[in-house]
Amino acid sequence: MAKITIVDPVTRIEGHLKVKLTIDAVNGVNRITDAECAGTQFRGFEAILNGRDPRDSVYLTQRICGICPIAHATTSSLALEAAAVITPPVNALIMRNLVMGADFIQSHILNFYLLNVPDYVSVPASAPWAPAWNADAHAELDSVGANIVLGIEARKRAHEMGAVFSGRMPNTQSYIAGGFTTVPNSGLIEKFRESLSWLTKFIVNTYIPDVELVSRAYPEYFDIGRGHGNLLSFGGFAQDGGGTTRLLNGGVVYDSEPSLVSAIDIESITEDVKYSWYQNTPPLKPAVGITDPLYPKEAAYSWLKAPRYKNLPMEVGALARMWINGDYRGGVSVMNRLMARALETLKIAQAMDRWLNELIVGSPNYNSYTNPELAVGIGLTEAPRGALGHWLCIEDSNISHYQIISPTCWNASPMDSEGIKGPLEQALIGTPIRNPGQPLEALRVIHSFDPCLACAVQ
Ligand code: NFE
Repeated sequence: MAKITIVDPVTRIEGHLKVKLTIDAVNGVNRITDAECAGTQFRGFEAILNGRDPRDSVYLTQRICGICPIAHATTSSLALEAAAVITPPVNALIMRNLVMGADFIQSHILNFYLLNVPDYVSVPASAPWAPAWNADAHAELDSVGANIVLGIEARKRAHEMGAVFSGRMPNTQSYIAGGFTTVPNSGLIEKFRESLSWLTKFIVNTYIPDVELVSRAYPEYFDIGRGHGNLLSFGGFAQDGGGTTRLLNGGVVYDSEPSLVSAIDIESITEDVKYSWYQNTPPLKPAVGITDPLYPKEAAYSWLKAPRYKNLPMEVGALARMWINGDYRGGVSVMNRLMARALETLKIAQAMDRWLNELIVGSPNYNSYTNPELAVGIGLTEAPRGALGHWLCIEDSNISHYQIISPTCWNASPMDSEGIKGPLEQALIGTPIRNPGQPLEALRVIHSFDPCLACAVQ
């Protein structure tokens, strides 16, 4: 007899997520047979931006989220620069990459030590750990649990490192259409390098080995939480003004041919709202997207829209990036997501060391930006959780249209008009559950995606 379990709110994520799980016996094993993911809070940022000076978007969109404000600042700056047809000097791009890199490092470390590790290790029987669901914790992972405190220290150092150039983390004034406001000098560069060196040692000596320990203790999670297997990345960390050279290349991989990476066609992105609390429209491209709330609405169950690429759901994030760039192709599952994220953290830290050497003290870091009277611009990059896009229209020198598709909107999207589930919903289906009243295994699947519902609803 099928049992429905609702987890609301899902904790150890960012933002507000509810999951409804149908659990039933399949060949004598309790498994999730259906899953619905619901974003339970409406934000309204796209509406707030309408009518404002376009330059405000760099600062207002950072307030969408305290974990990835740098990604929103970058994407918004890129959209403004595309609209004004300018590019920033290379020095500014490097400084943006260094601050974004710091944000990736803090976010990935946060995801593993604070959001995922408590799903696998014994935690103290006291607040804030208790009360907790009863985990099948493995004693050999006690050292990983003990490293949670070191993970907090590492995350703090990553934030401090970013603030060397950005002034503060999170939420910075240093990003500006046309460039970057901080002027680098040798003192700041060395201060940044000192933290980067400490963090690189932490990633190599602690973070990656800890992920390997967890993956060896729970090998079954290389087969759990697969999803659709379609992967998408816009690419990120531009190393030249035109964005043709990037540390992370973009692309699309279809489950049907996982070794083939296709170029992205941005015009093939649409958002479906059949099961979302918005006025019904056909699937719309974000350049003409509409965010018109309608609650309640028959059959709808989420504030997230359902982004699709060529009508298909796409998983985004570190695993998609590492797969598309040929750096990690171990599979698509819970453990593969954790592994790819840790290995990507090292890849980015090593690139940051090179970028520090490429900063030229005294070289310009701003090219003049003026609001165009009438223009459109698209900003596309990678946030820690995956592909992030801002679509902007300017009329009479003010914002007339702003649409955002964030990584978690792709991953935690609801079903679309074709009845196809979002990637996280699909990944939950099939997961074995020992105790339907405490579906800890479902939490492991959810946490492997690192969802941020604050970013996912605009
Ligand atoms: Ni709120 Fe974000 C990242 C963005 S996720 S954390 O990473 O954009 O949807």
